[in-house]
Amino acid sequence: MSRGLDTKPETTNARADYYGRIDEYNMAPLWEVIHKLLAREPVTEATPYLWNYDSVRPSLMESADLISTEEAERRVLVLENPTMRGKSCITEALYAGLQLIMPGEIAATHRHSPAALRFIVEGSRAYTAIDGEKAYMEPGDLILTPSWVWHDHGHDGEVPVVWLDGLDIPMVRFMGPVFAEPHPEETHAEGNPVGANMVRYGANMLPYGARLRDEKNSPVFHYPFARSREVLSDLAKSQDLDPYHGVKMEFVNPANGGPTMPTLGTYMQLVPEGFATETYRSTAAWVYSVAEGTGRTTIGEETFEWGPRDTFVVPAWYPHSHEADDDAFLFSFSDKPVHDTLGWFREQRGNA
Ligand code: GTQ
Repeated sequence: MSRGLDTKPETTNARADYYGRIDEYNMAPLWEVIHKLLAREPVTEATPYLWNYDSVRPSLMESADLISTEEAERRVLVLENPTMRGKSCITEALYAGLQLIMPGEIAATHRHSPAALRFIVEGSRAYTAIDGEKAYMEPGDLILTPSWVWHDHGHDGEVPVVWLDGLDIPMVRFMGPVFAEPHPEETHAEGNPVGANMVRYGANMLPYGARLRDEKNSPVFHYPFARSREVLSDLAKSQDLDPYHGVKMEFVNPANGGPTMPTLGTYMQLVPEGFATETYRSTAAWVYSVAEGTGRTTIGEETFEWGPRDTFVVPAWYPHSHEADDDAFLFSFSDKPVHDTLGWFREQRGNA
């Protein structure tokens, strides 16, 4: 079938002349671009890519000698998609960065309309405080900072702490409503005790009669790896593996079973030792961080070897499959919730 959408009309001299004349009025012919605007399948500017942690770690550590958290606001190296350099994004809709905080440092309290998640890559005993409630970090933990909540980071431990930041900045910028503000105090006054969010909302119970502050975002903001790891390990023993994902679980908002935040879905996946998944693709893009294990992921035509702490990106609609050498725990985040909410989500299992 090569009717309509696939074929661009010939640019005759008369047409070219006409395009020149309407150009003055800031108008252009749809028929020259409609085949691109309405391509048959998703087209992305982004390229599959992997950041090898051992390769980038020295540069990340060097940043601590060059700039303080105070001066930087947030000491982050943005992971820029190689074919989208200068746009501070890892895909059209997603932002990712590696943030470093050294023992004793703080990163001042602020809030912004873009939502953020942190996936802990290395180190121990740094924290994110949400409205003054601290969540202490261990590798593999997930911490959320939903839209417009006050948050600051600090470090009560002994070794550098690095986490992967995932934000929806590109999509919020695209739609327009970016707001940000510093808190009047560098450090937010102490809030609820450590762990309160998990105790109140994360044990399959909700406080009787209480109204949640916010229904769009999970009231739980700390998802420790100790728990997600155990869940996935148990499931891998007790259930058949999904041929396309191994065992893949979504972190949820316990108040409604929905995604952790309306723009960012968060997932933990176990690809057991020796297992290879079948090819899968979706309209959503995926940013992966390897919590444990080694293996490889083929994305489109390319195969990326990974190990603990590596980050890689699967852009929209790229076929991909994973293979693990030992039990691999893969964290990922995605813009899937937006596709779901707006009715755009599609996926394809296998090469059908
Ligand atoms: O930690 O609040 O990577 O505000 C980018 C913007 C992290 C943060 C980023 C931010 C933060």
